[in-house]
Amino acid sequence: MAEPLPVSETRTSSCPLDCPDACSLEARVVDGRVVKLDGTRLNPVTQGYICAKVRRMPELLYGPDRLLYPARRVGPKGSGEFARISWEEALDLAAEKLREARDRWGGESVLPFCYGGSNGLLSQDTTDARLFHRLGASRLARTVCAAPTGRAAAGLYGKMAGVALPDFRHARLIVLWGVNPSASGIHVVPFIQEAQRAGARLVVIDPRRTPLAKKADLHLAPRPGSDLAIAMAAIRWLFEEGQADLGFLAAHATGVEELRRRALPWTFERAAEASGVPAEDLERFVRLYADSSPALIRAGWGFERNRNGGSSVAAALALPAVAGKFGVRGGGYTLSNSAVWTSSLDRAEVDEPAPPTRTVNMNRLGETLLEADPAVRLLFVYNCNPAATMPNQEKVRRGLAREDLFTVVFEQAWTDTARWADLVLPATHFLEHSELVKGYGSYVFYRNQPVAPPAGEARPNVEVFAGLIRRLGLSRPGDLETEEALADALLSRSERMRGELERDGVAGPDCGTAPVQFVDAFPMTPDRKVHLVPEALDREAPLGLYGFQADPGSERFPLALISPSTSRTISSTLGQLVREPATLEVHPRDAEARGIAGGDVVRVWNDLGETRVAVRLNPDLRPGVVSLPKGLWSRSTLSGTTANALAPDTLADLGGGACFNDARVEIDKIS
Ligand SMILES: Nc1nc2c(c(=O)[nH]1)N[C@H]1C(S)=C(S)[C@@H](COP(=O)(O)OP(=O)(O)OC[C@H]3O[C@@H](n4cnc5c(=O)[nH]c(N)nc54)[C@H](O)[C@@H]3O)O[C@H]1N2
Ligand SMILES: Nc1nc2c(c(=O)[nH]1)N[C@H]1C(S)=C(S)[C@@H](COP(=O)(O)OP(=O)(O)OC[C@H]3O[C@@H](n4cnc5c(=O)[nH]c(N)nc54)[C@H](O)[C@@H]3O)O[C@H]1N2
Ligand SMILES: [Mo]
Repeated sequence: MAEPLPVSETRTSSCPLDCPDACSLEARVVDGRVVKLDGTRLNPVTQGYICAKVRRMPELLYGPDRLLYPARRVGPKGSGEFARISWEEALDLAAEKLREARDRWGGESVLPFCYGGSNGLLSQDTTDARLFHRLGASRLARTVCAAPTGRAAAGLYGKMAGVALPDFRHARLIVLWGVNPSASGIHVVPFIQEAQRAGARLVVIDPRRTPLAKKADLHLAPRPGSDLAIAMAAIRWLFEEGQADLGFLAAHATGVEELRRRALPWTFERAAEASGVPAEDLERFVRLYADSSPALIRAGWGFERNRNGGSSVAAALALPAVAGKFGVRGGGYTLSNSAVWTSSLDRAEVDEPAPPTRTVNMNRLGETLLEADPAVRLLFVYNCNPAATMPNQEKVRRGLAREDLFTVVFEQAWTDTARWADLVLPATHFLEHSELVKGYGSYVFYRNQPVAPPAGEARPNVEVFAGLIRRLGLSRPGDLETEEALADALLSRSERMRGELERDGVAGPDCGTAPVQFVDAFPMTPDRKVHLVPEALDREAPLGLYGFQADPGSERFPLALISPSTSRTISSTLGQLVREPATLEVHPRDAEARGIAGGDVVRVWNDLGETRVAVRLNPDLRPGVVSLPKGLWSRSTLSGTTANALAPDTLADLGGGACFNDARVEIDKIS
């Protein structure tokens, strides 16, 4: 008899991973398994193609690292020895441990730990938040990314909607500041190229000569953490040379005189000394900026990850106001647009007030696990891989190794963190559950349905946390417990968005999908003005807003280690598919000074830890800067440690942000 023909279908979805583009997707599903993933044109930014890494999703879904069943630790902590158990046993155990922690040591002894593994609206801050709130757990400040940028954008503009990515084609000058879209959000690249073909100039500010820096009219390569100097020198020049748009500022801004005063000491010479960028290039940059319209600044996240990060981003964002670059299509700035959805999405039926328990800064996970009082007794990790992604990795690992800590890891994969767990719970992948997905670069919003059944016994976050609430007797009447009910509640107040989703399969924000700043989108500050020196930010920053903190390098550790995103992973997601060992990129001059050649294995070290990797010589780096990819798993290096073993858990000037790029190191040849 002939074999039955395989059932083959095409289903639509969208990508909720932490990337600005939020691609619209099409999945080919054969006999209940995703065999192929590609882009569609539903999102005008996607334009029918997706990145090479997400194309590899089927390998992630059904590969050897997929977590398929609940399991309990049977070997020593961190040994990775586990025994399969049933969901019933797993949920009973998790509930018992949560109850025990709350009753014996108080709710704050429970620490939920999550970040942006999925940017979907259902897998975070729904039933999970309800569980931890009702337990009176410690709260988590989600600061590992975008916290300084978010504080700066909120302080100056109340998070105004930014220039849409397709509108980049209208700009006459594009400034890419601390962002590498060729890796971290590829769909804007064709719009930048289109603008260049039409005569636009391109400026890239980045310590590395990135692919787009090679195509730029001007590349400024600052020492990591010194962008504040560049922006302040530009602001000073605009005011001093009569190029500031005083009319715009009088009508739309506060703090103008104070900003001008703070910029005054920043001559090109002083800024050149602080940033390592020649004074002539600084002047060329600001003249180009002043003379071009529409002029657009695309601010990324690369320049927030240091001690001056918040002030640097704030100063860069002040530029379009000072120079009067708003009000035209393709002029202004683009940052994260995640806040544009809050006006139309109603969270009232999903949220409930958090209890006034202590807040833990996630960048201090190691210290918290080792030193907090009351001690953390139960760590519940989901949507996050802290053993790989948080700073001060050695400290994080020492914390995870504590015998008196019970760690639950709810994951899709056997990550570095899952190996430290006492209990692992298998999570569904976004192609296996329902989700609400919002773009933070492109202006799109989707409602995903699962395209394939879960691999193994994986379950969605919403269901697992709802189940734990019930087991702990914490349910309340009216609790929404399913993805569908939560999605309906979130969309309940926006008839427009519901209608667009039904009709088009995609919805836009209230400001429209191509807002012109100061025409269609205004600051969401109470007075709708730009606040150039907001008081709250000024109080928060250790040296006041726009105060410059010196480079943390020393004679012992002179090299700045940066760890930017690469096209291979999204943070550490997909890290299991990186098969070749990682390499440390070193400028030939720095290598030569240390007797190091390409291919040599080195020890990269400082007082926090060390990593062992081979060297790749790269003349595109600024001398004095070395680079190791973000998001590596321990298996990618010879020492089992990554860039985060060298990254300090010091905090940025605003938002309690991470300072990955303040890592200062030395390198020695081993072999
Ligand atoms: N492929 C891929 N895409 C991603 C991600 C990923 O890991 N992989 N991550 C996603 C996430 S979570 C985020 S937050 C974004 C991040 O994406 P981006 O905003 O592009 O940020 P990074 O990759 O951290 O750094 C961007 C650039 O900043 C430079 N840089 C480092 N320090 C400094 C500095 O002090 N000043 C200046 N001017 N530049 C500096 C780096 O050399 C790098 O080229 O991308 C998202 N998209
Ligand atoms: N050295 C260095 N380190 C960095 C950075 C850097 O620049 N340098 N950048 C930082 C940045 S920008 C960020 S955003 C952070 C991100 O760091 P993390 O928040 O740790 O994000 P990911 O590494 O992507 O890990 C997310 C995990 O969530 C899981 N996951 C995804 N969806 C679900 C789900 O629906 N349910 C459950 N239960 N699990 C799910 C995935 O399998 C994945 O293992 O990393 C930071 N780390
Ligand atoms: Mo991030």
